[in-house]
Amino acid sequence: MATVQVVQADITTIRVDAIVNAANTGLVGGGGVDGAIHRAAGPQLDIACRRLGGCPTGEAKVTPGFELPARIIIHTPGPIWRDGSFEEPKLLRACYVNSLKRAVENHCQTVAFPSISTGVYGYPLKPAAEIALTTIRAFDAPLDVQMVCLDDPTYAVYRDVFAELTAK
Ligand code: AR6
Repeated sequence: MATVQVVQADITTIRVDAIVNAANTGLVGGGGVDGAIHRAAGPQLDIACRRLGGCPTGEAKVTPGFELPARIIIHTPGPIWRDGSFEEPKLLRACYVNSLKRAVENHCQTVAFPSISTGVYGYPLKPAAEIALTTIRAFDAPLDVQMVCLDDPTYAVYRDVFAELTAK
């Protein structure tokens, strides 16, 4: 099984085999963690992303990490939250599962995720944290995963959910 820990940091500084990007379906870069990753990886990332020709919501595609400490970047567009009845939970779970599959295929042992969909895409934090942490913990591969939270409210919710899950 994969192990997971919750940390508070800027994901662009983490030295792991793979970091995950909360991307958009065009893979054209944007704000939030996507913008931070593009700035830190350098302009070659934009060229590599454009060659991939987009990515459907819930799926995941890989580029090199370029100037990042991470070897590869796994790009996954999360669902845009509407009211929860548009398959948002299923699609968010698919982001984590497909990203972890790409990590295994690319011989990664260490992976760092941001909190997918809970920024601009508006997914409520607590249910998103429950999906993130339960999906990673149930994934059957020898991966060490970090959930990397930037802001205080996100970190607090992930820590609480992690404590609830590990107390069970
Ligand atoms: N390190 C770790 N987490 C971060 C960082 C960072 N450097 N910067 C932001 N976050 P968001 P989404 C957190 O909006 O909701 C983009 O424009 C942030 O605090 O980045 O999936 C894409 O191109 C929040 O907790 O992603 C898409 O169009 C989390 O990352 C769209 O936003 C996710 O927030 C995707 O929206």
